[in-house]
Amino acid sequence: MKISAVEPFILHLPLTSDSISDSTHSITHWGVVGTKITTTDGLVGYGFTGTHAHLPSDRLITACIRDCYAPLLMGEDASDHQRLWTKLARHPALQWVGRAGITHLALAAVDVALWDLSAKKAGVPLWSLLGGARTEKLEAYNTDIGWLSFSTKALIAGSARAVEQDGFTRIKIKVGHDDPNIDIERLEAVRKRVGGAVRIAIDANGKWDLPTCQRFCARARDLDIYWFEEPMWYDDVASHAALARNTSIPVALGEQLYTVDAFRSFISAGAVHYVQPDVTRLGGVTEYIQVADLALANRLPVVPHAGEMSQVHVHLSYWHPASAILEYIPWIKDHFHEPANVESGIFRRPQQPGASTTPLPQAFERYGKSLG
Ligand code: 0YR
Ligand code: MG
Repeated sequence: MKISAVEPFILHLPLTSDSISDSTHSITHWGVVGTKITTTDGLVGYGFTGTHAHLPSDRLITACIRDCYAPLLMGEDASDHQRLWTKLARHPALQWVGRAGITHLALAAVDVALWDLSAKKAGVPLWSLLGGARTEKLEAYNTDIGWLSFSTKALIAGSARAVEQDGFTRIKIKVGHDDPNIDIERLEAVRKRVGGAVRIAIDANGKWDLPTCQRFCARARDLDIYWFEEPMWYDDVASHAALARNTSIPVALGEQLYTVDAFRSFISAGAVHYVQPDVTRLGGVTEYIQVADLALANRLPVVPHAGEMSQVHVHLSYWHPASAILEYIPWIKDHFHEPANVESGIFRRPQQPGASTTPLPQAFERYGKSLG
């Protein structure tokens, strides 16, 4: 299975709502930025990272793939994931400028494409290639009802619809107003509407500082918050450790962490309870497995962040024993051969060979962008 072509691509796929915001980002499209990799035996693999569809920075990722990684990959055996991962991630000139950010997002796309190829070659879905399913039912939680840009009225209506019509028992709600009392009021209204049995997680996307979080958590004590995600600045181990010690609400984080080393720092400091790796920001499936194993060894649940809208994480979560539940956002499902799909709050287990990363031809025609 020798690599004969590496062809990066950029797709800007429109969201299912016009635009959404969390505490730190406002977006109208999801960027699917990655690469097609072809082998001499005629197989085609796809892998991608997830972005906010900002073309100049998306082009830095595809330039890294095209100009730095492709020459290192041509002619290589695509099934040697670990060796190729090391070849790209530890290349002396590239690790000098990388190890996180652009080069790591590009690495994620390449690594996922290689795993997609291996599963396609074996003729099985990725979860099967990795060792088979750990569960018959992977539970989903719905993030798409809880954006910070939604009015309280829309937030309540969406939460009720998710629970009563769509069968979700778990939802996630964005917080992070300048005045945290507004978030408390919104959460109280949702809790009142959906009842005590629904699991409500919250996500501040790194907005607040430690005193704000401590005051907020004290006020939220009776709301039975399932986890508090990214309460503070992404890299701040000490403040998350302090918050984890001082509140009964579990801390979740990881969507902005690039390496197994970063996860080790948070885990060993007792700064995280729900571990949230993302194959699109870690160096793909290869490094995700290291993080999930680390979480397992520390008896912590893994709840991936859906940077690829759960196309790949559904495989990993059906397989890896540390997995718990999985995030669901339906933004890109119209554009793939086998999109992540949820029925009555349960992810359908993928059936097609590969990692479910193959876009439909019309996605390239309609939403493809020039690499510049
Ligand atoms: C919107 N999920 C997240 C979206 C989402 C972000 O910027 O990307 O809210 O990735 O935090 O848990
Ligand atoms: Mg988040």
